[in-house]
Amino acid sequence: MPKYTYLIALGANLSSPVGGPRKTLLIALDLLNGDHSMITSRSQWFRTPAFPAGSGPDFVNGAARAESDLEAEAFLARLHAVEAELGRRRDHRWGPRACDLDLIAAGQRILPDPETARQWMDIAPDARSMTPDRLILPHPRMRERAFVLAPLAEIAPDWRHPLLDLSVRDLLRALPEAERAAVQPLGH
Ligand code: PH2
Ligand code: MG
Ligand code: MG
Repeated sequence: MPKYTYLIALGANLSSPVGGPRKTLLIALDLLNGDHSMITSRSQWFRTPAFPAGSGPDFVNGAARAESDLEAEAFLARLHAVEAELGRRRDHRWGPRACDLDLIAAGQRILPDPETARQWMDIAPDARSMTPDRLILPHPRMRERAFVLAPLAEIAPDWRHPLLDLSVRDLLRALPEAERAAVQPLGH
C-alpha cells in the first residue's frame, strides 16, 4: 500500500519537445506513474490567463492526485526530473514554461513546520519575489490562485488546508468572481 497522497498542480504555456501543453502534461503524468508512485485521478484541463497578467501566452492548467511510497522531498525530486525530461529549463521564475509540476500538498502534512509554513503563507506582497530554499507544504500561494484551485476542486474538493481549516471548495469560493470566471474548462 502506498504511504502518501500528493496533490499536484500542472501547468504549461509553451510547447515542449514532445508537443503542445496538453500533450506534454499528459506525458508528464505517464512518466510519473512508476515503481513508487501512481497517478490515481486527474482533473480536466483549463485555459487560464498567465499570471502576472501579460507575462506570456495563456496556460493550460490541471491537477492530479498521486499515491506514492516516496517521502515529500523525494517525490518533489521526481516532479523536477520529469520537468527536466520534458525540456523545462528552470531559469525564469515567472517566465513561460513547457512543463511545470508543482507539489501542492502531501495529505494534511505541514512542512517543514507550522510556524515556517505560516510565515511563507502570510508573506507580504512586496516580498513575494523571495523563494524558499526548502519544500513548504501546503504550497504557500495555493489559496490565491484560481488556476490551481479550480482544477483541484474537481479531484479534491473536500481536502482541508491544515493551517487555514478551509476546504479547496471554500478557498475557491473565496476568490473574486472575475478570477474564477477567467479559468475556462477545456474538457479532459
Ligand atoms: N504558473 C506560474 C506563473 N503563472 N499563470 C497561470 N495561469 N498558470 C500557471 O500555472 C502559472 C502562471 C509559475 O509556475
Ligand atoms: Mg508553478
Ligand atoms: Mg513550479
